[in-house]
Amino acid sequence: MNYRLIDFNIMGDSRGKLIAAEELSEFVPFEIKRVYWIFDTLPDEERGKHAHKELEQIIVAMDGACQFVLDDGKKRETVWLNRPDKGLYIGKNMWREMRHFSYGCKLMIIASTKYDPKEYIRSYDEFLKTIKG
Ligand code: T46
Repeated sequence: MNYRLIDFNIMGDSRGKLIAAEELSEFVPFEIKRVYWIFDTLPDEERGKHAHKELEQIIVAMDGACQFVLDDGKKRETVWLNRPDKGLYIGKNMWREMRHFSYGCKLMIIASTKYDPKEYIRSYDEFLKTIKG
């Protein structure tokens, strides 16, 4: 499975906590080309349901929680994101679905490429064909 959970290094003192993520580091294994964020989410809405041919990403729940379903065509696993000091790295060719958003969940996503809709695989059957072939 081409994903892993990252424990970010927390710098904290009596004023609060701070996390820094630099490109090509232990925590971000790619050059950062884009950052986007998702907010105003709703519990009954699902997102994702696609894979990426090239894109690598790190997703952080800055506030609230949601569940990721991750699928490499052979296995399907679920991961909860619910802390700003945890990142979910998802590599290439991984089907992902996002669900069970808490009200007002805020996700920040660090991405290895600019947005390219042609790079998405939006059909699960096509995803299975791509990874087999
Ligand atoms: C992913 C998960 C975690 C843009 O114009 N630029 C962008 O950089 C992105 C990410 C999206 N968009 C547009 C395309 C759609 O019209 O924003 C709209 C919503 O995007 P989408 O339906 O792809 O959102 P999610 O939450 O299903 O998926 C997004 C990312 O697209 C995807 O790469 O892994 O978040």
